[in-house]
Amino acid sequence: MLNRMTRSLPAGLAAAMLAAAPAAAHFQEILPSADMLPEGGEVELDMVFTHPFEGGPAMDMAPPAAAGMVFHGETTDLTGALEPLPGRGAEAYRLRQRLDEPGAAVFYVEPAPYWEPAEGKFIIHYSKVVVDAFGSGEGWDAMAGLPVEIMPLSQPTSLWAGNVFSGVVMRDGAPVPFAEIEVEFVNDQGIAAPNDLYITQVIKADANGTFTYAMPVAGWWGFAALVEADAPMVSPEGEEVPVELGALIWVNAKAVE
Ligand SMILES: [Cu+2]
Repeated sequence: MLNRMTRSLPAGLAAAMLAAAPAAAHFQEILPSADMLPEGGEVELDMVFTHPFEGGPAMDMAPPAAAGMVFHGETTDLTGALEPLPGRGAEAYRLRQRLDEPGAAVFYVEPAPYWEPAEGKFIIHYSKVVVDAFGSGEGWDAMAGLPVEIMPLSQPTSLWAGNVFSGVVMRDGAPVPFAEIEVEFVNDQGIAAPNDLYITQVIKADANGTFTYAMPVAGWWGFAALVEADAPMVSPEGEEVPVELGALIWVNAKAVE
């Protein structure tokens, strides 16, 4: 999507800048009503394809290819339980699931490929989030088995604002050296960015695919490791185009107060 700066420029210059711009910061959200269910029970997970820092605009999601959870080492396909999520400015989805036993569930979504004409590519952001029931502390590091996926090295359900979140970018089961990771948070507080580079921060993994990031404020933080798919897809115009694969994880940092 065009950022605030390019929007205010003359059309020709904006187009030139867009061509040179880094991958725009679409983020596939999968945000639970809570990342901890102290007494178990139902969790709602909202899936919106949007720009978290700016609070939108959201992009239409086609029905996701898959959604599910890994709980106690077992994967459950929940694709059939996806419901439309109205009121978010674009097609979005919601999942409701009960967790009645102690343990952390890893919820994931594989969105349908999203055609982004401004970037001339398809985007598939595999996205996941951990929800713990009964404060178990068990199962948060289970992998969902996605083609690209972030392996958390920090327990996502026990993070303070100011903590470092650390993870390993994985692709087909192997670390991705020097992978690029975009970072945004759901900016409910209306925090102003000093300039556009702060809207989507960019970090890189090290030679072992490991990255670290210190979260300065409380809230939901999204980490999106981006790689290009091996195989192209065919655009609506009938051309072979690249496919951006994203490995996203969402973690909630709690205020120290
Ligand atoms: Cu965008």
